[in-house]
Amino acid sequence: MSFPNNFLWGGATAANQTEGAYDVNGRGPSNLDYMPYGDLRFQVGTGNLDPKSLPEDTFFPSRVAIDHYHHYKEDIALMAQMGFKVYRLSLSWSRIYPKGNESEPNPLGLDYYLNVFKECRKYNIEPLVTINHFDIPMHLVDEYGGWKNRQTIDFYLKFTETLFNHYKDYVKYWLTFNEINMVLHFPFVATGLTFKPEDNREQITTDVIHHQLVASSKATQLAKKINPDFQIGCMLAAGSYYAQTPHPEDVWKSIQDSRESYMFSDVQVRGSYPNYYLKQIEQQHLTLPIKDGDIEVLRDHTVDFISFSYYSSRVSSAQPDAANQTESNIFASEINPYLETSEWGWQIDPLGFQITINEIYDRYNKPMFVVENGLGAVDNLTEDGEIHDDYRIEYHKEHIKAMSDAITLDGVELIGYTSWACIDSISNGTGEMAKRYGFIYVDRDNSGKGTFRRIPKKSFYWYQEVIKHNGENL
Ligand code: BGP
Repeated sequence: MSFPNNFLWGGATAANQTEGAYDVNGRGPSNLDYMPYGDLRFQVGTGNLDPKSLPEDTFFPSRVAIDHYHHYKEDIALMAQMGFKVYRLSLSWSRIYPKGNESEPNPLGLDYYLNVFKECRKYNIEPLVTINHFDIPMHLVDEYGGWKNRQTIDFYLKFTETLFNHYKDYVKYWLTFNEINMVLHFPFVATGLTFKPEDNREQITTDVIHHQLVASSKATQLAKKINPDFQIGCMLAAGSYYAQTPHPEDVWKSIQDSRESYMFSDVQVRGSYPNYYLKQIEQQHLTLPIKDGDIEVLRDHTVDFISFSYYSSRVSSAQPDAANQTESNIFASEINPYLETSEWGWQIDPLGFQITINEIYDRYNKPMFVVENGLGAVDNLTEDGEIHDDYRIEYHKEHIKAMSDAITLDGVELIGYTSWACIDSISNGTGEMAKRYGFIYVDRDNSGKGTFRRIPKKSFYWYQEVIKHNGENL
């Protein structure tokens, strides 16, 4: 027996990648409604492009997505059919506070998620809520500068307080921010951060990071006040770094690259900025925007568990070679010649998953929740209406085996596993529909055509069996 009896098997989604209905029932615009589809995506927020100058149809994928907003009952029924114990979803901030700074929430937004949670509970599915999965009301970005501005901590806390009070009988597990370290790699998407050409980007990024870390700790404090049984987690885009060679400089670079991500969880789990980060800030002539009480808040309100996404390991080199590089989940890596890659060049490394799980557990000794792991691929619908996604089955099988080994051979504590994304949705990195992760196919293509029909893939029935046997039948 490897997986505990109460292991939370399930799947994950995010509001802006699934819901659509971007202007329905009072929802306000968010940063992600201004993410264009295609190559322009990486230009937004850099100071070179004002997304509002682009034509409306550039934004259709995430504004319409898979219309989960109107299909949530059908989608949750399918998740229940797979045997899900948990459904990880995020709540659109601008659905509840359309501008972000209102004194009262939008009741229609609140009702929507209440209905979603009731639907989950109907099937005994535990909701796992990402409070903030990359989105921020556009009004807060335009009028306040978003997370650059310390005031955004208060807007976020008002939003979280509303959620904690309103949903306390339905939700126990909360994640304060999705992939909090993504701000370093994809700033506009991850936080709504925009730069002007003359900006000191490093200082602004340092401010944003501090504001989010303080917001996360304050939300944890608030959560425990409202319901001491709430379980609060941090969420990291994880993946171990290997040194490209045994050259000490490569090894040192791999440690430095790891620290770039672990800095965030070091604060959220251990309660203070690590020395290596403080020294780095000093050497770069940056300042941490610490205000009275921040140190205590970070120290006193650490998280209960650690959640993370894992898609790939990464390779570090002291002499990076652009011609020998690839990208996985926006993180650059040297190419690892021992690994296969996905159609998007993401390196596939199940043993790296076991390594990553161990690395995190060795570092923190806390319960862990794998909240994203999956394979983005082009799926073909056959004439008889089926999707034979054996490659996806293979990917999940090997990664679930790695988790099983980490539990049985290494003794790590894992609470659950939510595959990304359990239903096809819009890719975060590319804005495409064609990059599919789901066990459930959605009839919708890159040009916005399709019926939104849901079709279980072969992997749907495979995952159903995995859950039924609690991962013992791999
Ligand atoms: C993570 C995000 C998800 C999801 C996933 C897959 O960074 O938390 O929102 O999108 O990556 O990435 P992509 O959609 O780029 O394939």
